[in-house]
Amino acid sequence: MTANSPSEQELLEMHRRMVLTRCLEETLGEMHKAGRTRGPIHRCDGQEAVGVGATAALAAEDFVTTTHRGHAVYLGRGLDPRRVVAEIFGRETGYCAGRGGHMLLGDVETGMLGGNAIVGASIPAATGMALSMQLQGAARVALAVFGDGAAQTGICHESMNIAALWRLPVVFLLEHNAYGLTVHHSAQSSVPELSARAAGYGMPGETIDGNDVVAVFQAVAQAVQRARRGDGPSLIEARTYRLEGFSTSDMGGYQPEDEIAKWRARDPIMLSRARLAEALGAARVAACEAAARAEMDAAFETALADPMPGFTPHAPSAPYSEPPDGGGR
Ligand SMILES: Cc1ncc(C[n+]2csc(CCOP(=O)(O)OP(=O)(O)O)c2C)c(N)n1
Ligand SMILES: [Mg+2]
Repeated sequence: MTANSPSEQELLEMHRRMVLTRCLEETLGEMHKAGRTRGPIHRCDGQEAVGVGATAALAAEDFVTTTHRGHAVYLGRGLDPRRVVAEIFGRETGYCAGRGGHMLLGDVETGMLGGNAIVGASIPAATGMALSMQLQGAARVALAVFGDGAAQTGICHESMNIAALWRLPVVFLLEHNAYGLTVHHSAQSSVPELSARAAGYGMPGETIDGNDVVAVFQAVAQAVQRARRGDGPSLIEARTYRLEGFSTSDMGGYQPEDEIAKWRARDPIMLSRARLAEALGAARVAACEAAARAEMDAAFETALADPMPGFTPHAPSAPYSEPPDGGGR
């Protein structure tokens, strides 16, 4: 036990949220095959421990930004599954009234500052919020979740540099799933361990097992405490794997079968289930999973029956005419 060990109740709740996420992803996959989704959906099967473990380590008043693959962060942060599904399917009852969709879901109430379709943009968004909190003297932390591809962008460097220089209360959580689109990380990065870069900014950095929800929780909890104390940012590289390809539009073929099999054998939900079954008994864990699955099924049923956003046509704008003075030009 360390100071940051989650309680049994917290462990069970993290497990529940991982199962909720997996159920969301699997149902979305089935609906895509049935032609019932629109646009690509970026599933996070196999990565649930990162988003769920990290958000569990935040306080209610903290903030989080995420990527185009943010479902585990949304559900980990405790967002209502029905409103998440409604947003994905463009319903009026969704978190952004159906205008954001699965990549751009945000919710001010819970400090969910949004997913982001621009690779790397979740990093400065959280850094900016951390600056805002520092200027206001508030002990509130911002967590930036971003991918290994995003770690190669210029804005990542700029954000980390200024965050370390100004000791901003931000936690950089690099969700390393081995690929950026179809490109293996070895073809993207000059160093195999991205946490090594932290030293160059003068902040602590570590690489952890991103499939172990407890390891993620503990690492993020420690970094959050550091940020809240005013000691500045940290970089956590959580190693995980994308089991279902880049998106529902992915043609596949570039992830070696033995690599997929190796990671499937370390499925984060399987690992968490085994740990919990030992502590609480298999029956209690199975009941928790069944309840989570039923909750997500009900979320789909209700959300899909929800209305699409209403369309209010704007009044036609007046035809453009030059101002009498030529507009000062
Ligand atoms: C600025 C920008 N460049 C390129 C893209 C196209 N794109 C979308 S996702 C992606 C790869 C992202 O890889 P990574 O950060 O590792 O996230 P992952 O998909 O693995 O979760 C790219 C290049 C984009 N959306 N935004
Ligand atoms: Mg990646």
